[in-house]
Amino acid sequence: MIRIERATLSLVELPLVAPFVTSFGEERMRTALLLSLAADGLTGWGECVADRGPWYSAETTDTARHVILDFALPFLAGKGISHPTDVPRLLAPIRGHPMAKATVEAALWDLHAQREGKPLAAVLGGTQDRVPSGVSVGIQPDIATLISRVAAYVAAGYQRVKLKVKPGWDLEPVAAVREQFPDLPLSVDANAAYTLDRAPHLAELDRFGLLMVEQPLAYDDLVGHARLAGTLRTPLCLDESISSPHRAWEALELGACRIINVKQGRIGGLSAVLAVHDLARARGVPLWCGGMLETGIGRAVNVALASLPGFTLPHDISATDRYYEEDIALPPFRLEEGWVRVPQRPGLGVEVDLARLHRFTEAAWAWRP
Ligand code: OSB
Ligand code: MG
Repeated sequence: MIRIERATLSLVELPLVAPFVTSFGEERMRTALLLSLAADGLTGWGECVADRGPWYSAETTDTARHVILDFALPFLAGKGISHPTDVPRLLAPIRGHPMAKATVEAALWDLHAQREGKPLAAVLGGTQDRVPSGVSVGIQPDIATLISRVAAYVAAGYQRVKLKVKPGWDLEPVAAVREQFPDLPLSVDANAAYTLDRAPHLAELDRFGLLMVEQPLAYDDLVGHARLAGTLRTPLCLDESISSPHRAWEALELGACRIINVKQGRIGGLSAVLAVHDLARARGVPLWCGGMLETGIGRAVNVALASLPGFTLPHDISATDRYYEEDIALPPFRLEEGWVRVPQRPGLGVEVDLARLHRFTEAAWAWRP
């Protein structure tokens, strides 16, 4: 049984090494809500992937704080939690808010793994001791800058490059990168910037031999993605659309995607990841772990889930130095010939540097049952 004795939420702002530009906006700082749960002399950590504004998802750091403090923690406090996989059932009365729920569940998995004396990857059922690392390259001011960015990442050893695209920044930059790097495993991510009437334009991407096109259409448009899939040779991958295991099932039933980008925050927690993993494996659907520019806390969770056997494609799990000069969790994740090693210490396998945490904290909230 896990009994939560105390919780602290910290809102941190970490400067990124370079601005990250997508079809929905530019980020210079990563805002993250970090949850620590105290139980039985141990501390478990969870990172909420919601951003300040409702651009990538409807949730924000403020809605997540509200749901965590006013609903999720009070719901769990009254009940004995025998295993973190109980959490989805205990939090089922709360509709939506997958990122808020996932934050609490992640901290409970960390506590659970520490109590078992095992790394998070092991308690999840991970089988890989290192995971293939890819890099997501934001929209650049011009093509020359893009090429030099990609060249640096390729030289560092990243196994796959994903280019952010949007209308007006798509065929030209992709053609330029493909010309310079004919054999590079390459994909694109539109973050929902297109509409189905652009299907003929999107089909032009077929000539670049991309691994996948990620989330071309609106987050709530599974039928549109299924129609688009019929007009492209390149496999579609969904990110924003897959907000729960049930939605993953619907997408696969409809033929809306052939690949799934798994983010534990977006689909509501690590138990939901395990459910999607089972579903995808049964159908032979490849998975990879997406990223939300996480700090070392969220990155440790991502590396652990990416070690599951159904995760077979390179992930948006890059080295810490691709995001931050100073991360709040140590040691940093490093790129070793294109791979990131799965931590072997109990729990998340990273240590939160409390001095740094305080230095980057804008606000904090304490909670007791
Ligand atoms: O769509 O995958 C995305 C970052 C923030 C929000 C959405 C996305 C991303 C990325 C970055 O692509 C992935 C990473 O953390 O390296
Ligand atoms: Mg994406």
